[in-house]
Amino acid sequence: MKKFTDVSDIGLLDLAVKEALEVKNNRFGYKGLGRDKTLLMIFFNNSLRTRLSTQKAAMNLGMNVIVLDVNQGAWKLETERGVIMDGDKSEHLLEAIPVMGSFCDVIGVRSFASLESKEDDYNEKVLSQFIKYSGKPVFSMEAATGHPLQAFADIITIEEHKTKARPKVVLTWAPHPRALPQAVPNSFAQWTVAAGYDVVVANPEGYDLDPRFTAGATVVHNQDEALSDADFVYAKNWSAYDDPGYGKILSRDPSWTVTADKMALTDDAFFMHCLPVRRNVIVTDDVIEGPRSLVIPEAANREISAQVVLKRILESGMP
Ligand code: AN0
Ligand code: CP
Repeated sequence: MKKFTDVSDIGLLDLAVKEALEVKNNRFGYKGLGRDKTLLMIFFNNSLRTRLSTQKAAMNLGMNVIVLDVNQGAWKLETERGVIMDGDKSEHLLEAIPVMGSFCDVIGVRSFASLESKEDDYNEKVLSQFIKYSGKPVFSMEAATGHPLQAFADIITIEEHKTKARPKVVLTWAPHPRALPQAVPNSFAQWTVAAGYDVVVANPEGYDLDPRFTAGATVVHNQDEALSDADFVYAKNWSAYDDPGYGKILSRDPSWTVTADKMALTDDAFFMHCLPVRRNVIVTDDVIEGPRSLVIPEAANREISAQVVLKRILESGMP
């Protein structure tokens, strides 16, 4: 595997899940693979889980790890070519990326959507430059349009808990005070369809996701209807995708918060969220603390999804 940014990079999902479960039972069985190899993790945005789980996965494989928070101590980076750099940005991405590449063997990048230019975001303007100019295998630690390490961990978690061959999986929008990217729901919809589940996406009017990511899922605008007979409920906020509202908050409707009453409409569904989550905005305390909540094992599986991805990159040999 030379890059990991999309579901298509992982190949057959059932094989990837099998490998994940094997790795989970034998985390330290591949310690020789990463010997004298260095992972560089570049964060343009905050993180708790991705930072810890990916670093842990790399250590399980015997790798060295360097973490750079671009906004804390590095030079401010210009991303536009052709700009006269007489403002506050001291360095251009076009130099910074190959320099970063020279100090490592694998690069992980976290770079959220700007939510200002849909074209730049959906062309993955930052991530694609890392792929083009670093000379090293690059993987997404959540970029503008996707969060594949999260979706892979979500699939592993569903596979561990499902009791039907084809569970009904509902991705529901929920309110949030700040505008958030579409990356997590895009990847979740795409990966769960690829896994062969019965996928329903529920969101208010105006919040439909890019149909390239929801292809194969049923999109509805009535949350109660979607929740009926659900086996898994995955809550997430996202900002609008459709123009003219791209990146905007169109609704804060509290009737979309996932409550115990909402969960009672399901077939005793499990509750999932990628975290971080705002309690009593996205989901109530009783649901997230309840016996059907998977948020903690789901987060723990981030170590496993990251380890499979790094393992495959290391196994494929590097430039
Ligand atoms: C981010 C998002 O919604 O994409 C990261 C989630 C993993 N969430 C926040 O910024 C709160
Ligand atoms: N789920 C997730 O990616 O969390 P962090 O933003 O804390 O890394």
